[in-house]
Amino acid sequence: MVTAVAQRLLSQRKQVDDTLAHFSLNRDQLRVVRDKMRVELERGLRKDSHSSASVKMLPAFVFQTPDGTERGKYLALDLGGTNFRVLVVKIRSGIRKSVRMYNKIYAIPHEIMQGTGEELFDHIVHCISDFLDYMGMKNTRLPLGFTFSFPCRQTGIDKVNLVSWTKGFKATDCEDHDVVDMLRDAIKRRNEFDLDIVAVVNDTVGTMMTCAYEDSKCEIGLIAGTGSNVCYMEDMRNIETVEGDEGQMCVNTEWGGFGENGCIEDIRTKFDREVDEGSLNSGKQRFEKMTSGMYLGEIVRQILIDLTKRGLLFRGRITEPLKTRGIFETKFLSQIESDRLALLQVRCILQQLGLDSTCDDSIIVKEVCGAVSHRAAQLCGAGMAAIVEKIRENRGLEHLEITVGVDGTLYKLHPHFSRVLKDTVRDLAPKCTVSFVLSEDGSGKGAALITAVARRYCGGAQQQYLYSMRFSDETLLEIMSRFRRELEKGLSQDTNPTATVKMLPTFVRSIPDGTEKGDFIALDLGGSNFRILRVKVSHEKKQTVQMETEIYDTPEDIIHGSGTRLFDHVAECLGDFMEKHKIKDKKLPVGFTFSFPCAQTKLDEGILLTWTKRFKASGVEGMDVVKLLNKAIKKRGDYEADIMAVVNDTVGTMMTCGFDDHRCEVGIIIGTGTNACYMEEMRHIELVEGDEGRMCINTEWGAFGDDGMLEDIRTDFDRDIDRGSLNPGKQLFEKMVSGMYMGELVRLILVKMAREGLLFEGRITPELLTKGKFETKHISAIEKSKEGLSKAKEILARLGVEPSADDCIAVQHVCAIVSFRSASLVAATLAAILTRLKDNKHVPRLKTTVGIDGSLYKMHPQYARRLHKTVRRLVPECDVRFLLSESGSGKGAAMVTAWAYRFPGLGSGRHKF
Ligand code: 0WK
Ligand code: 0WK
Ligand code: BGC
Ligand code: BGC
Repeated sequence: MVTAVAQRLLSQRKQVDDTLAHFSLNRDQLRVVRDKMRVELERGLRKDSHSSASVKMLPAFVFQTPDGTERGKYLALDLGGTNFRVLVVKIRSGIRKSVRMYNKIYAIPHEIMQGTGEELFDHIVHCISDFLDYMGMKNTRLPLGFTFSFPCRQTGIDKVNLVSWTKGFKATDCEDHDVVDMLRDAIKRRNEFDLDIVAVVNDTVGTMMTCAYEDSKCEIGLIAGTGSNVCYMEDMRNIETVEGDEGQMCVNTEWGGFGENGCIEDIRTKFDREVDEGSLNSGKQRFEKMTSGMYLGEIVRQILIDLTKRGLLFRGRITEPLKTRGIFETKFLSQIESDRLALLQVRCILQQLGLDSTCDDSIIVKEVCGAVSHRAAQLCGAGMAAIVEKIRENRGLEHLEITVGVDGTLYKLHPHFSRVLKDTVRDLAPKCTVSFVLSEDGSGKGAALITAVARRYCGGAQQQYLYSMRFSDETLLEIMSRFRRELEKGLSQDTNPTATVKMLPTFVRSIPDGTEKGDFIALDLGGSNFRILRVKVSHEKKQTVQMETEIYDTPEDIIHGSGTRLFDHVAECLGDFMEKHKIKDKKLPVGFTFSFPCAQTKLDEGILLTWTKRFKASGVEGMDVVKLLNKAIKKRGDYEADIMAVVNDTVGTMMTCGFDDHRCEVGIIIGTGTNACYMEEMRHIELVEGDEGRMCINTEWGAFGDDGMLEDIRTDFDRDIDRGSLNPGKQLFEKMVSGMYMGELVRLILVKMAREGLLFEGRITPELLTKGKFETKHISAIEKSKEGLSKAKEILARLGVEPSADDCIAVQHVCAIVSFRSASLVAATLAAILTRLKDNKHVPRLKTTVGIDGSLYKMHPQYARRLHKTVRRLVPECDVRFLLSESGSGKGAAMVTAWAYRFPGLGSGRHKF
């Protein structure tokens, strides 16, 4: 016979169980959480969904975990956890590899946390001042690494905007402000010492770096403390919010925000909602409020209140302490749940909280604590399973082995949290072996390691000049629209004279149509090699092209001498070629690829507007190069040649590729120089009579910006390059992107970094100071992924500097930034041409082929991929095929000549000057 008391106890038991049942998540529910987290991770990475994603996936601008070469002395701040620490960190590398730290903990009073931003940063600076005094280091200007454990949008390692406060912080006028500026201003206000603020990192990132210093498999940082968050090393190609797709970058997930879009409402309880409503940032950080130390105690308190109200606890008496927000700290959970604690001790803790409890009460309280912390650990486990699974898939691995660096009082002090978390990860990510390493030294050490790397690459101010060479898509789209406007200015009769992009008509009216045939000579002058080719186009079964090529020198004294000498040289080489190929008796039609800006009124005339690249022969600018060559040939009198066409190398390249792909209507060169041509509608070419059909326009985009249009993106290095060039003030775009200048750009940057002691221990050798000593081909060699660094060592040794390992890494970094900028800029101008073609055709999507040639594009290991990728990102409405010209522009020149040969008159038109 069940007594009434037993009846009542049983129903009480059931009511408590029913309440706590909301906290026990079964495997399917946890799998759903894992998968939802995964979806939010992806949404946070993708450009189109980033802004509405609840997991913000914030780029941390940390590109690698420590490699043991870090060294130096650094100051570090660690703000945002339970304690505010100021540290000095000494890092040794090599055989004496070690990290020694001294730190002092300072309190951040509540009123400071929730006062004004100025007060908060003044307080931080006050603590730093105290620490420097204590360490006797007031007059040192140490580089500083700042662990700032709040969601921040970064655009550089020291460009950091606070998105929103979390945890107990709510200082005014800080959100959407630059953290470095706020600290710098406070240091200025105090005017007692100075610091070089080099890096700002999230505590998850600092923790990952601290643990990775010991365990190179560590690529994830987890904080399970006052707050909750994770970071990990993501592949750049997946981070669409940052430009570039090589290598990796650490991403601060800010998973605390998971569920802000309502995606986990199904597992949130009314207690979670009460805690959220009572928090400083309601509606925000929903996942954090179910998993982190700041809130677990509060959830327990809410449950205890609910159970007490229903008479299931503390004899139904709601005491003041129980009504006090924050009174049930999470540390009590850890204590109450520790197996070693007898019920009596649980009652003591409740006593301290002013809660008189019975044995049954303390049993229920223990169960409530257990339910809340168990769920928190499981949820973190499900989130972590999503992260490690993503990394495994990123790498296409069957099985992933990885380490997570962990810190945080909840993980450290709670008796069961870490075990439940690990079990959940093992269960939900069976294809991953995940080890958890507790961070012994906090994230301060990690911050110092990151500062060492940042300082090595480009400390503080210096990073600015390298940083300004990286362009966001917004900037590239801006450059694209500027170039588009220049295109239109060049095409219109009124504005052409002042346009920088000259849009030169070429009188080439169509790409090859497969009917071309004949025996031609092609000259190819202006690239890195002067080629003479014999091109036979025949039509047995199908159209075939046979080519014989000779390469001839263009010595400096010739290309810098008189025009007469230059064309005599060309004529001499042609004579030699005809000799060698026994065609001296033939008067073959000649197609002349002359890779310089020429005004044409017909195919067989090219008025040189200005020399570019290495050429500077006198008496040629303003002259018709066909006449000059004919004169030189005549002067020789030992052979005849019929120069039928002069074409630009971009046109030759388009025609060469058009021979194989009839969709090819754009030709670009990314070589010694750079340029592009494309098929424009005659009705838009106001400089030439006629509206029917199309004509190829040589844009001469190398001159883009000659009117100051690009001053906002040009750097002092670009200005140095231009000042030292053969044609200052001209071809400014070309000087930012083409192979003739890229090596020199890198050299100038290396000299500046060495001068600032950031490279080669400040040593500057005569070779390093010698113009042209660092060539563009060196960049291509150094950026090769596998042997790049050893190549760097070799090349730098030839410049007389004994580079350290990290010098080589830094030099490779500089090469990547310079070559990447080039690919990005060319992508922007090419994208403008593609949208022009699309608009000309009034089609929703453009399908086209771009013929491409040039040693930079061909030789550089990453250039082509970067260019293709950036173009597709800038103009997603265009399907672009990039076709490399295997046989050079000579073949294309022959195609044009074949056409000119067949339709002599058509190669000209009345040019409306
Ligand atoms: C120690 C780290 C610090 C981090 C803290 C988190 O040095 O950067 O913020 O752990 O744990 P909490 O103190 O919030 O429990
Ligand atoms: C090969 C072409 C030639 C063009 C050259 C450009 O046949 O017409 O001028 O590419 O590339 P560069 O040799 O300047 O790297
Ligand atoms: C912050 C994170 C931080 C975490 C752990 C969260 O409230 O948003 O940036 O990593 O707490 O401290
Ligand atoms: C010239 C162009 C040429 C390009 C690529 C530039 O310097 O101005 O005419 O197409 O180099 O060779």
